[in-house]
Amino acid sequence: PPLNGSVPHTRATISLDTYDEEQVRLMEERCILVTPQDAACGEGSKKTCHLMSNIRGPEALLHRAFSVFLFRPTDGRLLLQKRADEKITFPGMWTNTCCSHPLSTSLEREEKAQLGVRRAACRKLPHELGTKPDELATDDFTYLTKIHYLAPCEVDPVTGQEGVWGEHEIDYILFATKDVTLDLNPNEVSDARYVNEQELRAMFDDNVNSFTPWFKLICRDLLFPWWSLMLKRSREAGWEYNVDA
Ligand code: DMA
Ligand code: MN
Repeated sequence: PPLNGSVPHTRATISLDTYDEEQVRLMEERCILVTPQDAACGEGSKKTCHLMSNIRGPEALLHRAFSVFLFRPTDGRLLLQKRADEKITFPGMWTNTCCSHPLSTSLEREEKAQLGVRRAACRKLPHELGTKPDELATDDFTYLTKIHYLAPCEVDPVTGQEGVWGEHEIDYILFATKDVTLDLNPNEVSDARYVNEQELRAMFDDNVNSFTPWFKLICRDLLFPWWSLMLKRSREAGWEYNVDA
C-alpha cells in the first residue's frame, strides 16, 4: 500500500536526557504506522510512536510490532526475558522471548507471508538475546495471529494518571521451536529463563515479578488456554512425551 507521508511535526515530543544513551539512540528507529486494518500508512520515530500523548485520542498513532514466543525442543519450555532497567518503555518487566518493531525499510515493510516481521524477528533475537544469526531463519517462525492493543507504561499509584510512555500496536504473534545459543545483551535483557506452564503461573503469583501488559494479555487469552489444553489432550492420547518432564 502507498505511504501517505510521515508524521505531522505537531506531534508531541519530550526530552530524553535522563535515559540510557543507547536506548535513546534506538528511539530514532523508523516504525511503520498502520491503520486499525493494518494497512501501512506512513512512518514515525519509535519515540513519537511510544509517547502516550500521541497514542490517545482521535488521531492516535498505531504502529506494527511483533512478539516472538520461542519454545525449547527438548522439553517444550518457553523462553522468557526480563527487560533491562535501561529500557525506556516497560523496564525491569518479565515478558515473552523477544518483542520489537519491523522498521520502515523495503525489506521489513514486506507483507507477503509476514516476511517483514519475520525479518525483523531474525534481526532482533541476535541483538537482544545473542542467538547466532544462522540459528533462526524467517521460516522457523509460525505466524499465529495479530492483536491490536493499547497499554500505558505505568499508572501513577497516587494520582492514577497514566505514564508518559506506552504502546499502541498491531502485534504479530510468532511461535518458534528451536534450540538457540544465549548471550544476553545487558542493555536490552537483564535475565532470561525457560519455563513450563506451572513455572510461569508461579512467577505470576510471586509479587516480586512484574510483567508487560501485552504478555499478561496474551497469556490470559491465548497461551494459558492453549498450553493447558495441549497438555491435557497429549496426556489423554498417551503421548510418551510431555512438557512437565
Ligand atoms: C515492542 O517491544 C513490541 C511489542 C510487541 C510490545 P520493545 O519495546 O521490546 O521494542 P524494542 O526491543 O525495539 O525496544
Ligand atoms: Mn511499540
